[in-house]
Amino acid sequence: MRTQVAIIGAGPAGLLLGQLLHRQGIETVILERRSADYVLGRIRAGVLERGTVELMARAGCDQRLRAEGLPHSGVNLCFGGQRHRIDLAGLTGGEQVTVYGQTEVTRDLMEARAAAGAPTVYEAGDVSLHDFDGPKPVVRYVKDGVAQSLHCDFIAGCDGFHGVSRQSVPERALEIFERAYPFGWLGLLADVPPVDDELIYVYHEDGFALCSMRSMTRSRYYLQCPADEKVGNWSDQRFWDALRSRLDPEAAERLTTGPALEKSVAPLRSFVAEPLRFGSLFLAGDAAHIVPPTGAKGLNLAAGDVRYLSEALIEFYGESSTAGLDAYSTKALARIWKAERFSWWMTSMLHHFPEQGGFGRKIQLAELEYLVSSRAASASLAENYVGLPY
Ligand code: FAS
Ligand code: PHB
Repeated sequence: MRTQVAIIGAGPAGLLLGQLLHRQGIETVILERRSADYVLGRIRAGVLERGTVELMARAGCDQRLRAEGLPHSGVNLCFGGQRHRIDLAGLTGGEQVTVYGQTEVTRDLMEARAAAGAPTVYEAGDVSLHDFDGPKPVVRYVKDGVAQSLHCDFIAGCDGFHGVSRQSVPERALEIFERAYPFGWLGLLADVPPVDDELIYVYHEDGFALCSMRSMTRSRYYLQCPADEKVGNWSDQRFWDALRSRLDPEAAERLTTGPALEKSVAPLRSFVAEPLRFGSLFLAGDAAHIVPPTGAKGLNLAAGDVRYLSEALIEFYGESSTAGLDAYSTKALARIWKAERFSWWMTSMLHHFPEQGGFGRKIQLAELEYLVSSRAASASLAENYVGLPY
């Protein structure tokens, strides 16, 4: 089998790249380890930057997003029992974010790819990457017990943090930067109306909480929990009681509870692998970097990588130029590190760090007080939250 670009992974990064290239007549094959249903069953991100919405439009996949996505022009910080609104639009000349679940982004991209007849091999086993240090890379995999070889010009490693792509790179060729946090997020999804029209990020001595949503009838909530927490330790009631205790009185009063559709624990880490290119192999999305979800950057960063990589590949096939491909790693990493900084800063400010002591908590409260009382500080949060310009 032969194609122009072999894409490993049918998450948002792989599917978006495939769609953007397909629309320019560039052949791709996506190899995905799991089934389509399994991929759609993962509950993850919920907030899209304008740049990500624009990329979905470029991919011809923004119809449902425009119809069902919820534009948000503000976000709330809650601490000391008081809520403070950050006027995202007012502080950024009208920029907004759109609340639209990653599951829906993935579904829209999957449906577009199927409608275009572009090949995706689901449940592709034992994927391995070969000869990507030269111009004739090969991807090998097993499908229905039969070994296959996919010859291509380029490999896009979009297979996430635990994928095979980054792990195929010789260790001496990679530099890893990472920080693990001493806590995780316990997430709950429920068909109940959100506690507020906008998101609420909560700093509380018992731990961080986040009130988000997927629609005006489906809510997504998170609680800071120990990194090794077991979901089984949390009944729905225990979750709702803990969330209510961390909210300001008005929100606590208004909170609507109901049975969990999904509950899961996600570890938090900051991680970047450099560089992002190895001959004809390019890393994009979680395969290259991880951010703690506090800044709502994970999915948006993946989209940013795909924007740069798709433009570079389109330039190569259209103009026989390698300028974009040669610049990809440096260009993408410049944006990645700014999002890593913002995500680390939001996480450091809003979470309870057991070992930080009284001084650390005072600094966090001073940071929050400064943030909500200084236009300059609020504007800095706002321009990062809506997404820095490409
Ligand atoms: P993904 O991990 O989404 O997709 C990679 C794909 O590659 C998967 O489908 C996987 O099955 C496949 N794959 C892996 N190994 C393979 C192999 N060997 N062969 C073939 N296929 C292989 N971001 C936010 O902004 N907000 C959040 O609230 C948030 N919550 C998250 C919660 C969890 C539990 C996790 C893990 C991440 C969360 N993220 C969040 C980040 C997340 O949204 C990612 O940024 C986003 O999924 C990145 O997309 P991809 O790079 O496509 O990686
Ligand atoms: C979500 O809705 O899942 C969500 C929103 C904002 C975040 C993290 C997660 O920062």
